[in-house]
Amino acid sequence: MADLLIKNIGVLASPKGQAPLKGADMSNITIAENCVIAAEKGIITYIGTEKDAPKSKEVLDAGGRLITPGLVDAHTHLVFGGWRQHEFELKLKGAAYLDILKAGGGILSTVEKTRAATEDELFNKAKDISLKMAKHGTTTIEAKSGYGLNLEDELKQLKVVKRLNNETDLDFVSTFMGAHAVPPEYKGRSEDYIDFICNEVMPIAAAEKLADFCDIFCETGVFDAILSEKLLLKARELGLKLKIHADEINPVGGSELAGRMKCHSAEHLIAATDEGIDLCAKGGVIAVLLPATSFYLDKPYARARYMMDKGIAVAVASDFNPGSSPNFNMQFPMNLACLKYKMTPKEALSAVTLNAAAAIGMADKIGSIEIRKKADIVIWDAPDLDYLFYRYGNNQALYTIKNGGIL
Ligand code: IZC
Ligand code: ZN
Repeated sequence: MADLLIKNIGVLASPKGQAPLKGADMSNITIAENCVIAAEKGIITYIGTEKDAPKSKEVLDAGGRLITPGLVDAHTHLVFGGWRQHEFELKLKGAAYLDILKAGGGILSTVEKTRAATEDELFNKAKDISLKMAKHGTTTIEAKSGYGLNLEDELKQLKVVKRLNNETDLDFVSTFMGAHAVPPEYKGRSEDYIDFICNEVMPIAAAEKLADFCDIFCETGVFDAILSEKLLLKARELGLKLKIHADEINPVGGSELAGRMKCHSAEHLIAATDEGIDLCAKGGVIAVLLPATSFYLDKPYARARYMMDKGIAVAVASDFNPGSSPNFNMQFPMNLACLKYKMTPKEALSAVTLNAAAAIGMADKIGSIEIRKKADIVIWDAPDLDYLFYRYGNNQALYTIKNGGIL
């Protein structure tokens, strides 16, 4: 007896497998028509015709609509205090993202607010936001620390992510990003700060199993490629998987480093060089691209098609954060992936499902609608995949199903 049967599915669109789809393979999307899906104990147990389907306690009628795997948001800075609306006019008048940071604002203004917030306050805010993300089709969320920048407040953020994972229906993957900016206490001493993170913060985060990944902001005026390598080597030694914010604004060697170190993923890559992209391809690095950030910072768009031609597996995520991407609705970066990266709807679907799951080390459990994977499914108010990606600006998620339960 199944727990949930979704019947009257017009179109099921999903990638397949447990490995990221590279380049041209990203368009390998299975399209099935007029099928039903059954789930038991949160896992998909049946995909097929209605007449052969198991009996189920609950039946949901998809009304002939499109279903896809639940969206995987593989890059967010979800846990933070305050917002940054007070910097909006500055930005509109032309202040650059890195100049605002240099003047003590940007990330550092969020650090102040995050340090001042209690764990419960951060938890309640992030929980509220993540439930709204779910209403927009997101079922799994990667969340980074990086607004504490000291031992206590970095651990506070990571504990919030752990609690979100334990206390909500959604899945969360935690990334330690103590090297997100140089805090005021270490102003002008980025090397000392990296030593502090390597010796006094990251070992505790790793020992307490508060993070799966480590990430660093490799950027002009933040951390250079040499310090990034030092930190990532230490992270690897501590058993963390490696991510890197690489070439978001300037090409400072981040993508080259990601490729050489065979990082699990490289994020942004807006300004990545041909050589950096080649090295990422050789190193099997997943590119996590964040088009909503290009939009919001009014920057160029990453060369997704070029990366795909080089055989890279590309994922697309929201980059939800209070500064450069204050939007958690994945449908917006999905539209941009088509309109700006020129991905087809099939490629873009792979980018926000299976490839995004692979980018956070979860492709064996989520990212596709297949027997034995989690029943993480979105029923869209759309008749087919093209329609989902061609419409924009309104929430098209009708039902979000996580572990076989309707959220
Ligand atoms: O709070 O500005 N790029 N980190 C690197 C961010 C954007 C988040 C922020
Ligand atoms: Zn980021």
